[in-house]
Amino acid sequence: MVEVLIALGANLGRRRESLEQAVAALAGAAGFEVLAVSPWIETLPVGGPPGQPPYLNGALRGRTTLSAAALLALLRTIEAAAGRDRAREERWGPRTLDLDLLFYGEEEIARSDLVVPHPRLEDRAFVLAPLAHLVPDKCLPRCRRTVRERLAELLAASPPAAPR
Ligand code: A4P
Ligand code: MG
Repeated sequence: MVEVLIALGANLGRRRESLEQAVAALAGAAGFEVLAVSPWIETLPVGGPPGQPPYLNGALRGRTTLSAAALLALLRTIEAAAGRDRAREERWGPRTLDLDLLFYGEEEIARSDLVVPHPRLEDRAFVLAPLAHLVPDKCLPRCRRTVRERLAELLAASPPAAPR
């Protein structure tokens, strides 16, 4: 069994339903057990085209017997079931569901289709804020700081504007 952390995000359609269906799909998948889910947090879109609706973001802690590649394929299947069509979207554009593998145990993976720990994890308050509900004291890559410490740094540098 490998412990994993997954980031969830949605800013199109019924956001909360998409996120909850993703949790249910993971909970029902063979070889995957959901251990904890963060609260859903409303966040302003970062990057991508202007005028996107706000996101609902969250994080999930689980454990799995799936390989990282098989887990990535499962995440893609769950995204597609939520109506996500990658062929028609632009980078960081709006999406019904985005599932990113943040950590796969302590493994470091650098393949063309899978980089773990997720490379932009440390710069994204929308990832770290929900993660801080689950694993505040987890070391970020190279262990220079914890999730909680890095989130505090990001928020001090640019406090979040109210999403609405
Ligand atoms: N890929 C590589 N590594 C991974 C991984 N660890 N987990 C590959 C998941 N996928 C991984 O993914 C693009 C490619 O990355 C895939 O083909 C996969 O094989 P994607 O989901 O199509 O692209 P993305 O999510 O737009 O890109 P990425 O790189 O995950 O970007 P971010 O940094 O996650 O940005 N603002 C708010 N407030 N909330 C958000 O959730 N999300 C993004 C996406 C931008 N702004 C946002 C939010
Ligand atoms: Mg993604």
